[in-house]
Amino acid sequence: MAGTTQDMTASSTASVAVAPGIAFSPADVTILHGGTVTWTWSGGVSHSATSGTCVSTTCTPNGTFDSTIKSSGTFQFSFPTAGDFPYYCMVHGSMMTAIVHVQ
Ligand SMILES: [Cu+2]
Repeated sequence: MAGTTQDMTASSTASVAVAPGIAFSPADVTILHGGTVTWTWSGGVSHSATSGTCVSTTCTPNGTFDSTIKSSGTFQFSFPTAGDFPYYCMVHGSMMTAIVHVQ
């Protein structure tokens, strides 16, 4: 997009830790379109990475991606188009939100 500052640090992959704690870390990642984000669960606590947004304490999935609720393992999703993709945890709702920026 003309006039948009490009983040030259963006790459085609990003990794997000799901837990420890009630958090995605980092909560804000940037990748290039066509790239893949890998979420990795640790700590044995149940969480999900579910695309959608939270308004106050009500979160609504938008169907783009959903890891389902799990306590270990990984989930990968590839983002073919640019945009901002907010997501949240179905267990912890608005307490646990994050975003993927796709350039
Ligand atoms: Cu959670």
